[in-house]
Formats: sequence, C-alpha cells, structure tokens
Amino acid sequence: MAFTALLLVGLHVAGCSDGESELVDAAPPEDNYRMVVDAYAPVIYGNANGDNRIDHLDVDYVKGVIEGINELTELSDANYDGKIDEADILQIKWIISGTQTELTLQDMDGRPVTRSRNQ
Ligand SMILES: [Ca+2]
Ligand SMILES: [Ca+2]
Repeated sequence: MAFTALLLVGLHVAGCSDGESELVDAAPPEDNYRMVVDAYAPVIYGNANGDNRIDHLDVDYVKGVIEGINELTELSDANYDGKIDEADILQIKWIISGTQTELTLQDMDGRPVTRSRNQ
C-alpha cells in the first residue's frame, strides 16, 4: 500500500514538472489515492452504511434499519450476533469513542474475525 501511494505521488510530480501534464484526462491524484485507501480499508462490522468510516451516520443508519427504513447491510450487525438491535447502535457508539471491548472485522479472505481489546 505504501509503495502504491508513493508511486501515485511520483506520477503526480512527474505530471506537473514539464508544465504540460499528460495526466490531464486521468483522475486527479487525490482521487486515485482515495481509491487505494478505500481498497485497503478494513471491513469493520459497524460501518453500516459502507462508506469506510464509522461515525454518527452509521448510528443513524442502523436506527433506520431497525425501523425498516434503510436496507439491511451485513455490516449493520456491529456486534456480530446475527440480529440488528439497540446493542448494535451501542457498539457503534463505543467504536466511535474508542471504548469498544470487542471489534469484528473481515480478514483478507472476507471471513469475520472478532478481536477483544486486549488482543
Ligand atoms: Ca460508515
Ligand atoms: Ca447485532
């Protein structure tokens, strides 16, 4: 990941140094970097809306799932107990504040792995 990011920075510098950038039609380097970051972002249960951030929007999203307004997503089950309820909202709030005791995320093969805080 670090190598890819460095490569993108290198391309950006090379594109600007001659004044006539040949990368004009390509996506801006910031967007490329964002794509790289997103591709390597860990998949964490609690990122209910799937935007690679865990914040208050996920709390709102899970509330919507419970109320039947939002589509159920796999990552809405923040505590990975197979049901979506208030405990998932609590877990997301704990993740946001950094006080969660357990965190479930997907490994590189997409398998859920639950880690306790002390691991
Ligand atoms: Ca999110
Ligand atoms: Ca749950």
